Amino acid sequence: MAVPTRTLANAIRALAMDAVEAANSGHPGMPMGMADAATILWTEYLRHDPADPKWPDRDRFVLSAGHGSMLIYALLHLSGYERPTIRDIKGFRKLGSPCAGHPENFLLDGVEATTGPLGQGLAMAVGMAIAERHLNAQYGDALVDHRTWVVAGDGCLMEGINHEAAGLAGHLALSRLIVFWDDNRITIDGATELSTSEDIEARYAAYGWYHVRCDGLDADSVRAAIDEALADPRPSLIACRTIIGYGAPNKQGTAATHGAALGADEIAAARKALGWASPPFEIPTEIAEAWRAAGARGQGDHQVWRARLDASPDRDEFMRRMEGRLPEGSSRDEYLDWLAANPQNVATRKSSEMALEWINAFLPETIGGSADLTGSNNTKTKAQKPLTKDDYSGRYIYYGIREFGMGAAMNGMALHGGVIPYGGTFLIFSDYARPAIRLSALQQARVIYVMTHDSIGLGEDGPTHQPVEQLAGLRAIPNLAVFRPCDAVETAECWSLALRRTQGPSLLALTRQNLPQLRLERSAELMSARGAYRLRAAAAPRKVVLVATGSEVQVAVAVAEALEEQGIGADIVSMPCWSLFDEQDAVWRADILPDGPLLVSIEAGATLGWERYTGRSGLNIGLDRFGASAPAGDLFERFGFTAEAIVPRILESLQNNRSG
Ligand SMILES: Cc1ncc(C[n+]2csc(CCOP(=O)(O)OP(=O)(O)O)c2C)c(N)n1
Ligand SMILES: [Mg+2]
Repeated sequence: MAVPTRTLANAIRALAMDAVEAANSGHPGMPMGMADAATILWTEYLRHDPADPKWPDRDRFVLSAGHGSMLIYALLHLSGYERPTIRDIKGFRKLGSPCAGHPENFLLDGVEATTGPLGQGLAMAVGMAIAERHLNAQYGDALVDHRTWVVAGDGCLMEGINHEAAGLAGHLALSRLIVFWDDNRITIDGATELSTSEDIEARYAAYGWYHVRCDGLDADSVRAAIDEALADPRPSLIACRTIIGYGAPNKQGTAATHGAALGADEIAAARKALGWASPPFEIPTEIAEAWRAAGARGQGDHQVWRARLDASPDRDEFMRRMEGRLPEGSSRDEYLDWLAANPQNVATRKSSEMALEWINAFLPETIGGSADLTGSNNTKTKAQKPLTKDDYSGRYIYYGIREFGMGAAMNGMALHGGVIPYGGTFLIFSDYARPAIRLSALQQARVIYVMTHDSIGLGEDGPTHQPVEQLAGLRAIPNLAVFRPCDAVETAECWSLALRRTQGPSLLALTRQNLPQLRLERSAELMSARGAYRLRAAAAPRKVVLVATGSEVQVAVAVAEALEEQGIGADIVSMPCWSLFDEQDAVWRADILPDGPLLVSIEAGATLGWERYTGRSGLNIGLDRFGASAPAGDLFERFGFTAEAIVPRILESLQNNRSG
């Protein structure tokens, strides 16, 4: 006899209670409330193959309510994934177990995205659904034809990001996106009525979504809702009325079950109420087998898909893209040859566009976009058509004024695979996208942020638009490569490096104002790959090393010339990327930033952090205050980014260091 859904679901409830109890930490309420709905999804609808968790045409499942991580750990384990094992689950939230407090995409296959910062899972799922439709438009139903499923909580639907994400999904009519809302009317502080009274379904209807309500604890009601959602040509929100901590007789329905162990007495009472007699971490054979049989449902589909792939003329190219491998060769070197012969004195946002022309022609997997600043970010190349609900094959996304939504969607696209997303806004608004940038880095996602108007050099828009502390803040994010190229050659090199960074995001900080091309000779090596390199060596005996980035490298050139006139030798070091420099061997680092000479950093932004390169007796020229509204030239003068202002400071430092 078939095992009833409720019994299958109780296996999730038991594992969630027991794992949280063993860790004495975690969130049992959400998995217990959503256990039935999740069981129906995973055993009857989700198309996956636990034996091959990376099967490209699998459905994607995102647990946006990441605090309920035991839900996905239980689902993966019960469905027959190799990991997590029961031992892994016993180690929930402990060192060495892949069952981290919140699900981490790099710890377990089947965890498609790292979630926990509420709302971002849903927003990443939008990106996955975009990638799916885009690849479907390119490769057809035979190779790409899957869905994206999300479990979101009240918190996900309160966070502002859900508005950006759902608005974009509705606009693009992403019908293959289905979101379950765990409508349990409880958050940490208590009842949702403490803090919210909006009509979420009406809001989603206004975004252009289909919505349907069900009793999340009634199997047939859940099935009917899913069937309706599948039939509708819009993205769908399934509001599942549930009871948080369902099954724990004295605590269910209260915030007490949200984020704390239930305690031995309550767990014993729950076992009784649920009719679950097995000891902790033991699943009765019949139930375990029923789960694994359900998990194996997708194997047939998977094999049929493999046969279609093998028969497809697109096979190799499709797999190259899904595996994130760049094609052989490149037109980059021709472009660098051309730049050497035809120096370009243009803004780096413009040189980025020029680089993108050859990149987008060479790489079919790039998908560009901008948060409503296309003409300012120079992110759209000539041949790019927009990706729209009527034509998903387009390779340019008009994200609208949704910086955070754009970042999260790009994360989803990169995690889905098959595409390399890049998107633009002003560097100042990296602040609006920062939580997504952080998750790109944590998730090791190849996302490229094109951030223009990178300093007071943007001029008249004034201090609200002039980044000051942004570079320092972004450089503090682990595994984010922050590039600030100084000219057209470095911009092309940095683009190349960003594309080759398969295990993490990159951010290009680019100017609005024109810059001279400083690299006039063709170098065999991509010098930017070193993070920092000597652009020009001192002519006179070296007393000073000037280290600058982006638009301030030309200032360093002027400073060096003035010093050399006085017989003071000065190296000019261009440092487009701190983190790549930090990865160089000690010999390189000591050669570029030697002991002895006065080390001077020049960057039109916060000086914070530059001391690590210039030392305690070095000099840091920067901007530790907000800018002002005026033409760029006037601002560089006013804030001292000129040879006239910098040379005397250097002379003074040389004097002090000598006497000190
Ligand atoms: C951006 C963000 N803010 C705050 C938190 C902390 N937090 C985790 S769960 C939660 C409450 C979420 O409520 P709900 O989604 O209804 O989950 P439930 O209590 O129903 O499990 C909060 C505030 C978080 N994880 N992410
Ligand atoms: Mg809730």
